[in-house]
Amino acid sequence: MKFRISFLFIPLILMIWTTLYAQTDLIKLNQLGFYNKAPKFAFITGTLPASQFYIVSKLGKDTVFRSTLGPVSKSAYSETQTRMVDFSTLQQSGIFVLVVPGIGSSYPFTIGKNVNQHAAIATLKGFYYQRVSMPLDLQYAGKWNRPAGHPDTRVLIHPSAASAQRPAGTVIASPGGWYDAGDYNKYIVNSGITMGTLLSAYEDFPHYFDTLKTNIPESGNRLPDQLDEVLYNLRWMLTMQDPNDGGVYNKCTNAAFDGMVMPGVTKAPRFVVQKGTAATLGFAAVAAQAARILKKYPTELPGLSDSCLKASTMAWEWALKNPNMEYNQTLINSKYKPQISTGGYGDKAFSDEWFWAASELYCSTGDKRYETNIKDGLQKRITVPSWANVSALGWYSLLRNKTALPPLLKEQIDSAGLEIIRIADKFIENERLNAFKTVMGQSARDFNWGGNSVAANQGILLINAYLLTHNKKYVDHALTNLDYILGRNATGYCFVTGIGSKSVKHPHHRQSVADKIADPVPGLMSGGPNPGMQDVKTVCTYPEKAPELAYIDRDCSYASNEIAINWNAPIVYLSNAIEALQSEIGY
Ligand code: 9MR
Ligand code: 9MR
Repeated sequence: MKFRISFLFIPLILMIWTTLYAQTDLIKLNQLGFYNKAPKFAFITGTLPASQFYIVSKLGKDTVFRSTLGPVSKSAYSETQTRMVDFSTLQQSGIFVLVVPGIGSSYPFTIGKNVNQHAAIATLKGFYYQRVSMPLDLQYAGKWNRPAGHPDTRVLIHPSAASAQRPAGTVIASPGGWYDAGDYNKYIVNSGITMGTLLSAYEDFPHYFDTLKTNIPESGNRLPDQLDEVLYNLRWMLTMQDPNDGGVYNKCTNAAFDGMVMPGVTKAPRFVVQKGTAATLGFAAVAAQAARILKKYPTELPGLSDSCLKASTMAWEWALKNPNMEYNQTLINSKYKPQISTGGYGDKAFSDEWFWAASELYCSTGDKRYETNIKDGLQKRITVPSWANVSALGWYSLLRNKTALPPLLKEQIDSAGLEIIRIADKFIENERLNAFKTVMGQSARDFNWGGNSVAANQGILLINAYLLTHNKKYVDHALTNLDYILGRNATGYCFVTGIGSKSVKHPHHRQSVADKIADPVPGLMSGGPNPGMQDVKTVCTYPEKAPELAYIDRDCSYASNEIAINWNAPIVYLSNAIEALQSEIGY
């Protein structure tokens, strides 16, 4: 009898236990955790009845905090309903779970110092895994070690890029750099925004990056690892300039995308294609910014700063002579063979590139000849940057270097700062309209191809507002978007591979698909929800189509689950900036 009773009780106890404590993905939160004195929010999705929540230490199961759930909030970007969990006043360090009776418990998370360090270091290291033309050795790459792919020492001048000195078929060397994304090509336009963002991260937080280690082959040298990584791509970019006229080729590419194979397995010929105004001006901006930053290493990098400035000036001059050279792949394919079907990055509007290049050259030289383009650019509206619109990078650099600049533009640059603060305040104001109380989701348009980079770039704008005002609230709100990327979003995914409890496992990333290793290459940020679903015509079927849910963790989905360097750069900036600022702002 006794036996029978306890036997009957086991399922009951188990049932109570699981409803109380079973891990559920209905609780959305930054899966890494929270700084001791920072705001702490999680969101419950669904319509289950619940009113209380508890924060319980993971080991002792002691309740350290309890309170009530917020009211139901209906999302504007899907049918999702949320209830806010606010435990900001809990400041105790440790590993905890959030328990909502009737719903379950969250993934474990940490409260403490450096909680986002894992994301900060991993996303920077992500660039190392994208390196072209060199082997990734076991001691740096762990189980993702691989032989070198694409040497790019014999690259052909495509007929679209032919010139008198370099006729079609001429062989040039263009080794190194990073693979752009899930594909194996290298695009100057996209390298431009990526490098501008990474160089700005260094320029804004030099002391922090000076000691940050990512375990890369150059870690033993005297440069910070972050700059070593940037240099790997910079040296490639320099090979993309035609030394005869200063023009820069749009990309170094296969004619068609490789299949889902490891880097370098296919031996298809590689080409550089037509020079373009967007590519050349983006190159000019990056080379000018690099020249300024690398100046402090004359012994370690002899002559490099000067060569970068020279390359930048030559590029600028080419652009003056070729102010409207659009990269139009369809047009090129109607004229030349072989046809090129890889990524286009076909920007048609160049005023933002003119402004960005002029700003970087001006910050590095103070030369008056760039002032007209800067004045023009400062009058235009600012938006967070994307590969096709880079003007914000110019604004950020002018503000950062303001005190070293000639006084002529001071007033305009000051009002540019006020404009950034105004946009930051608007972001914060709109946050309350969002069911997850993140800055991400200002409108449905934030969810697009690579929307997670929109979240990261909004965060960077807020960090810039902090750097201008030293008002901590801007970091608090930048943090909402880091939280978004790391799990506080409608999908419940942490969008960076290798991090958190429920992260992206099947990115559209050729190496991750082909390497026979279960875990994807780490530190790469997926593009995220994209209601455009441009890949649906292939084999991908999205379970949800609403803006904030149009995401699928399958490698067929290049429109919602690819990774790309111009998306990784802003998450590097955002996560490292917040780590760098944590003490200063009292987290
Ligand atoms: O793999 C390609 C990816 O890197 C690009 O972002 C995407 C859009 O240009 O294209 C992918 O390649 C697909 C191609 O466009 C259509 N056929 C299927 C290819 C691989 O899934
Ligand atoms: O990020 C790009 C996105 O804005 C475009 O809509 C899309 C289609 O042209 O292309 C994206 O860029 C891809 C590039 O063309 C090729 N490498 C992978 C990039 C990310 O998907």
